[in-house]
Amino acid sequence: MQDHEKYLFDLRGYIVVKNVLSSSQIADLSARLEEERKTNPRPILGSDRTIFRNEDDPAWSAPSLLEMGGSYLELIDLPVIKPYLTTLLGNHFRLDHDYVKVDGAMKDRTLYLHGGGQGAGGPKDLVGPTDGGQCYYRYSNGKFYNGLVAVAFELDTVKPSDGGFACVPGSHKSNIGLPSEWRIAKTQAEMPEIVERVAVSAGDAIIFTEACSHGTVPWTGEGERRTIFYKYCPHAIAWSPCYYNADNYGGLTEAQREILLPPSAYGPHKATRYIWERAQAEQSELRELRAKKTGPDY
Ligand SMILES: O=C(O)CCC(=O)C(=O)O
Repeated sequence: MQDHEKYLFDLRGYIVVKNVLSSSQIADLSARLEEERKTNPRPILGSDRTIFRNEDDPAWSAPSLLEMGGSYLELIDLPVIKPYLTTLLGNHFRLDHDYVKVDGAMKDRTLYLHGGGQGAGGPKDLVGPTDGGQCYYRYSNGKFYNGLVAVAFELDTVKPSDGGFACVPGSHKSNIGLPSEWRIAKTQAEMPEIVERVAVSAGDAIIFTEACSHGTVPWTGEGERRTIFYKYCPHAIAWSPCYYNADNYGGLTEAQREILLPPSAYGPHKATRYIWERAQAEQSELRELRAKKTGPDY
């Protein structure tokens, strides 16, 4: 991460990194997504990992974009993005959740600014119904500290008037929560002036701290905006109650498996790995038993 990017991230709470996806990666991500959309037309795919697909799914099996394979697996630790994550989160960060959102497929979408300010969160904020504070941002002793960092990979070019990502730059450092009258706007015309729209080209990534008040501008563009969100946090933190099970996705590298580990202050320590490998083994045993089990009890 270059010095001017560190400056801008600290100042505004987000940066745009140009051309992080190659044209073949954009094509692969799009093709896999469009294939999925043929049978699953929801405007949000993947999940924040708080829901199961089926009620009897085993734990750690919430829907994820990683199931689409190919470039979706590469995005876990894309070489051009990884240095930003280590700078903003430390060496041991984890992928917490992922989803893709299609603006244009969602009708009458309202801008709902969420996050923002030291101590944001709480039951009335989208960022999680606990006591708040999980959206922290701090810079001290030459280091960044972030509770959650989002990487938004853009598959389509978005002009500012179309819609797309917007935020209140600098709000990640505010000591006062966003005034409630600025939180919601049903149309672009209703949006308060302090909200900045961020234009992108296909292949760019917006990296933002969830501590910055942000949201989606009501869409007026002609086509669609398909954005893939991968959200990372320091190893000791979890936002989602459902962790990844790396065994569910084929062909991962060791480094990627580490990024999918469940949370603990130990990070990818051998004790953590041992406990987790046991949990994974127990889960596959459970699956086998369930597969064998027949009859009225099941
Ligand atoms: O549409 C966007 O880029 C904003 C997404 C958002 O609000 C979020 O990821 O929490």
